[in-house]
Order: sequence, then C-alpha cells, then structure tokens
Amino acid sequence: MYDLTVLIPTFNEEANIRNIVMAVDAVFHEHSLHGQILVVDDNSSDATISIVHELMMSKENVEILIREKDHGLSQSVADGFSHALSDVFIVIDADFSHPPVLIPRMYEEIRKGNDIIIGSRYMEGGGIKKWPLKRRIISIGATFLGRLLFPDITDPVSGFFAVKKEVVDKAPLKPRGYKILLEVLGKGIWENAKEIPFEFVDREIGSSKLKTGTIIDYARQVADITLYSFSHHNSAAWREWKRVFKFGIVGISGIVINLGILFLLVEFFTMNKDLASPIAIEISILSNFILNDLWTFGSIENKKVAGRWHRLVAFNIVSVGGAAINYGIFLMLTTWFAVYYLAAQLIGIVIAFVWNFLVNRRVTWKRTQ
Ligand SMILES: Nc1nc2c(ncn2[C@@H]2O[C@H](COP(=O)(O)OP(=O)(O)O)[C@@H](O)[C@H]2O)c(=O)[nH]1
Ligand SMILES: [Mg+2]
Repeated sequence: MYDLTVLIPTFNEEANIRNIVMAVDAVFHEHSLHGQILVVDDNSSDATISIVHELMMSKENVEILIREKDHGLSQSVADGFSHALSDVFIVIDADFSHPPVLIPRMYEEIRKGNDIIIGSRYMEGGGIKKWPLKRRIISIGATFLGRLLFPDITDPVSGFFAVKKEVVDKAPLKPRGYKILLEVLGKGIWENAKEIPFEFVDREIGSSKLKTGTIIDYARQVADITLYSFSHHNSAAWREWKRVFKFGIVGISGIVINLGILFLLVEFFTMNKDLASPIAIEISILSNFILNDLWTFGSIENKKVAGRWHRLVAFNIVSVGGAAINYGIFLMLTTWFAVYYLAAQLIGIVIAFVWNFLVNRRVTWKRTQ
C-alpha cells in the first residue's frame, strides 16, 4: 500500500512523460512520501508506453495502465481510480501545466481531513499563462456553468486535484469528455473541498487534444449531474438547487408581503400611495433578507460579508440592482420589441431572480474557507 497515487493520464506524450515521472518521483523523495505513479495511457501510438516500461525497470513505484477501449481522458482517470494502490489519488497532466511541487501540499490537506483538494486557476494567487483567447473564453464559459452547481468552488473543472478514495469508490461516475473533476464533485460522496491556487502554464511540447465536440459533451455532463442531483438529495449539486427553490419561495412571499403592506398602508392608514409603495418594497426586502438568512442560506457558515448588518446592506443593494434590471428589461422589451407588458414584466422578473440569486450567493452568503 502506498501513501498516495499520482495518476498521469497520457495520450502521445513521448516528449513529456519521462520528465513528468522523474519530477513527481523527485517530489516524493524530497518529502519522504511513499507514492505510486500510475500512468494511464490510451494506447499511445508514439513512444510513451515504451518510455514508461523503461522507467519501470529502475523504479518499482511506477506503473502503467494501458487502455484499449473507450478512449477518453475522463474514462482514463476513472479507470486509474480503480487500479490505484492507495487511498489518496492526485491527478496531474503530463505536459507540466500543473506544478508537481504542489503534490505534497495537496496530500497534507487531504490528511488534515479534506475530501477533495482542487488546484485552482481562478482563485486569488492562481492564473493561466500563455493561453490563446479562444481557450480562455471556452474555459471561462465551462467554469461558469460548473459554478452554477458548485458556487463555493472557483475552478470546478480543473484537471489538477486530489481526492480520497472513499469519495469516488462507490460513486456512479459516468465519465466522458474532459471534465472528470466535475463528475467527482457531482457524484462523489464528500463534505469538505478546499482549493489551493496555482498558475496553469500551457504545454511547451506536444499538442492539446481538446476538440470542439468536448463542449457539447460538457453541456450534457452538466445536465446529467443536475438530473442526478434531483434523485440524490445529499449531493452538493442538490443542496444548491434546494437553495434556488427556497430563494424562489422567499421571493414569492416577498411579493405577497409587498402587496399586503401596500394595501394596508393605503386602505387603513390612508397613506399616499407614492410613499406607501417604497415603504412596502423595503419591508419586503427586509423580510426576504431575514428568511433567506435564516432559512435559505442558514446552513452556510463563515459568511463572507462579516456581520448580519453587512449582509443586510449587501442584500439591499443587490435587490435594488435586481429591481433596476427588472424595470430596464420591462422598458426595453415593451418599447423596442413591442412585447406585451405583462410578458415583458415576467421576463424581467425571471432575469432579476437569476441576478439576485447568483450575486447574493457569491457576495452576501458566500462560504469562505
Ligand atoms: N489517457 C488519456 N489521456 C489524455 C487524453 N487526452 C488528453 N490526455 C492527457 O491529458 C492531459 C491533458 O491533455 P491536454 O491535451 O494537454 O489538454 P489541455 O491541457 O486541456 O490542452 C495530458 O497529460 C494528455 O496526455 C485521452 O484521450 N486519454
Ligand atoms: Mg495541456
């Protein structure tokens, strides 16, 4: 049994494979780690396999798994999970885009009790070097979609991560395409995930295997994880959807309160309706805040915006922004596109709802590590 297994998926990496194996092994030695290196190769047509075989003669902790069917990066990593001889798996690219020096730190964090450690390109301190604009745009889009399901994670599609065996052991991973981490987050059994920043450096040698078809695969994967979450109520994605539902219910309660207060103020207190309306709006914002703080986001601790008063101010500002978006869309659709006024208002409500949820989730009730 090893302390950990570093999984290196490869496909035609003859120019990199020797160096990455040596670099990972050197890190093991430096930190006195008893680590396994498992190369998971999709039957490369170049010298990758023979180079690994040659390395195996002098290093007994190096292993290769040669796959001959269902070619694919995610499938390879999932296969590696079931062949690894340890309880901690770290996935790293062969092309030095991910720094092997972070391996001991990831391992330490797992030992401290975290279930998943993610090397993040998108948190403070992380970054991407030498990527063409097209790759950056695709990556930002993929990350955005992934964050809808896992808002506490800045880089849910990173290829560099560590995971405990028990997270993925019984998980019904349906790996396809490129984003195995999203599958692990969506279907694995875990409580704590932590991110550490790193700077992604595009490969110097060899070529990328990313194809356009992977974008469609990815959209299907996100949909699949969403559907999966609806029948597995303890999954992280489900917990997020539950917050969306609760936020919606609170929103509807706010409309009822808003109208009720307006009615009361005008009918029983004979208040001028132009004054009563903003009062009713503010009271509904307050009641929405209280319900969301205690109920929708009640389980999220360590709120980013420190105190309750700060959260209240943040929520108020976001709500006013949401109202402005609602009104702006209403004006735009009715004046420029001649949309029926009730339909225009409804579209505005939906878009403002998305805004309110996403921004509040990220600012007002963000979980911090
Ligand atoms: N086993 C396996 N590895 C792959 C496959 N596609 C890419 N890889 C490996 O996955 C890692 C990342 O691939 P790369 O082409 O650099 O993707 P990029 O960094 O997103 O451009 C590298 O180590 C590749 O050798 C595949 O289909 N099967
Ligand atoms: Mg690469």
